[in-house]
This record gives sequence, C-alpha cells and structure tokens, in this order.
Amino acid sequence: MTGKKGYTGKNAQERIPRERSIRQERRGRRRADEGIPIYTETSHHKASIKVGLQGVVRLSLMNRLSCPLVLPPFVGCLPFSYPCVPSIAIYLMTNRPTRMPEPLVALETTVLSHGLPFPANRDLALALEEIVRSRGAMPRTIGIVDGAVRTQCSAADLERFCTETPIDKVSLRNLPVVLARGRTGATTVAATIRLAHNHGIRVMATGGIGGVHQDANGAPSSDESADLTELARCPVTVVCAGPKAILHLEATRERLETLGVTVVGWQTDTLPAFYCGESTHPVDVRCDTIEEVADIVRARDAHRLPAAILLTVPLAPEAALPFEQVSGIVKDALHSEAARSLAPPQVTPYLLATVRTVLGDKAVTANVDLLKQNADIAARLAVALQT
Ligand code: PSU
Ligand code: MN
Repeated sequence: MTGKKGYTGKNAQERIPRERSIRQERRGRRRADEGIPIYTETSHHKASIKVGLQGVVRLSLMNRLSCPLVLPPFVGCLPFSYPCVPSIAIYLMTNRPTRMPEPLVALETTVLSHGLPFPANRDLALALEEIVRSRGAMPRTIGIVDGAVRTQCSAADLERFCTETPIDKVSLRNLPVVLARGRTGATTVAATIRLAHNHGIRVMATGGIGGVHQDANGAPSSDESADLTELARCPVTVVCAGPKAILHLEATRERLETLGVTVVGWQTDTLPAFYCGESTHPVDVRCDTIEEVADIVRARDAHRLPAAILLTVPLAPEAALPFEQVSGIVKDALHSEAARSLAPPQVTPYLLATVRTVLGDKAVTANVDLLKQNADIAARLAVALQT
C-alpha cells in the first residue's frame, strides 16, 4: 500500500502469489517488515486465507483506509474467506502484528567490495549505518552471502564484503546465478533496489549511479549500466550524488529522461557529477526541503508510476574534485592497454581506482563524504515518508 503502511507493492508485476507468500512464511522467512501481501487488488472478488496461523489481518480500502482485524486463534486455524471489492488489499501481519513499519534505508555492498579500498570501505560501512540510525531510521545493507539474500548484513558479512577477493559484482543479469550457485556477491544499485523493493524498503542511499560509459574518444559507448534500466522499473527513491563522473554525463542524463526517472536536485538546479560537484545539466525539479521530496514520492506512489525517483545531492564546492582533471584521468585510462582488455563490469571499478591512484586521498575522501551525506538525507526522507 502507499505511504503509511510502508509496502509499495501493489501493481500487477509486484503482486506476490498468495500461496507462495504463505509457504515462505511457514518456512519462517521474513518478507517485508510490515506484513505479507496475500491479496492485493486483482480480478478476484474473494480472498481466502487458508493458513493455520494466528495473526492480524489488515484490510486496506481504496489504498487509503486501513484497519487491522484481529483473528482469534481458532479462526486463524480454519479456512477463512472474506468478500471484498476489487480495490481491497489484505495483509497478513504475522511477524510483528502490532508494530508499525520502521523507516528503512537500503545500502549497497558493491561500493564496499569494488568501489573503495580497505580499510576505508569497512569504516564507511559502519559509519553509514550509524548515520542512518542517528536520524531515527534503520539501515539495511543488502548483499548476497553464500547464495542467500541478506537484507541486513551482519558485522561478519560486512567484513567479508570489505576484505574478501574476488567477490562477485551482482547486477540483475547475474543475480539468479549467484543465488543458485550459493555464491557471495556484492549488489550494485540495480540489484540492491530490486531486492529492497521486493522487501518493502523504499529508500536507498549510494554514492553515484552507473550510467552510459564513454569510449576512448569521449563519445557515448555501448556499455550502459543496468542501474539505468532498473531505476526505470523500481519505484523506490535513490539518494545519490548523480551519475559517476567517469561516465558520459550528457548521454546518461538523456537516458534517465527517456526511462521516466524523475531527477530531483537537492537544493540545486543542476545535476551533480559525483565527486566533481555540479554539472551543467538540468535536473527535473529542485527541492529545498525533505517534505517537498516526500510529496513527490507520495504522488509517484499514489499514481503507481513505475520508475525510481533519483534524489541527487551535490558535494560542496570546497570538497569537490575538479571535473576537467577527473575527465583527463579517465580519458587517459580509457586509452590504456589495460582498459581495452577489461570485461564491462570491471570498467567502473578500474576507472575509480585509476582516479584514486592519481589523486590519492582526495578522491577517497570526496567519495566517502558524499556517501555519508547521501545516507543522512536518505534517512531523513525515510522518516518523513512514515508520517
Ligand atoms: N557509488 C560509489 N562507488 C561505486 C558505486 C556507487 O561511490 O562503486 C557502484 C554502484 O554499485 C553502482 C556501480 O551500481 O558502481 C555501477 O557499476 P556499473 O557501471 O558497472 O554498472
Ligand atoms: Mn557496464
């Protein structure tokens, strides 16, 4: 349902078959923190709850009114059916029946395994979680550990993501493979938002999103991050510092527009360029307060628009790296022999590492600073969306 109930899954694609939800719950798995959608508005006109569980059923009418219906244990043990009109949704509240959903912020693991060196990555992982908590929200650092989705990595998991090599870089295309083969994989923005959305998490914080790469001549290349296409079909909000500065910014901006991703500028009219501060490309809308952003998110959800909202936060000019200098380093790197032999998923980590090699600590500091800033704003947004 929208807003208050915390679960956004309600269009046809996201409907979770009732039987599957129930089976998963029997196995003791937790889906969203706030309940399991067992019936959302569909062509059915009746919903039967055939579970032997005691719990609370939450009825939501027309996506707005909602009331919990406490089932006595004996009713819960019997097949139970409830007539409903097409726009009714029923949630079986089994995990924590009486608790309201918490404001959750998804964080990714690719930035830890492939984006930053040790020990900056480990310090960052803990710092981001702490920042989110300090704003009254709950961090959810997502990754795949030994073939299982972790919607909250433990300290030991984070240590593995920060120190183990090699760790798979997981996007949408290889997600099922990593799961099926019991591998451990760090999730990119694309995989993280998909998993977050599946688990009812509505806000994510990252550094920079992937986008359209450039070739050695500075023209858009055919290497385009799956972050873009996944943003187009995942109605979450991603707080970032814009596309990474190593990318073809103009082409990336165009693709975001084509894909229907709303680009919001946080207290800015122009698109941030990752650790290079602001670019010259316009955002769709400027917001100066969290409430303004929350209104746009609510409007998107109320009308079931499919794409993500990208809340882009620029690094302060004094903390930013000079764009011309970074572009020069990237161009040289793309001309090198090493770059030519790279598999596409290695391009982003390679270019980021090359910028770090040339610019040293400044690049790590700028990258870490913007990640912290984004986690802070994401947490504030998650809290605002609960009220
Ligand atoms: N933000 C950072 N550093 C990173 C990333 C984000 O500050 O390394 C990661 C994200 O996981 C993003 C990925 O999804 O880089 C993009 O990789 P590619 O261009 O290969 O899709
Ligand atoms: Mn790529």
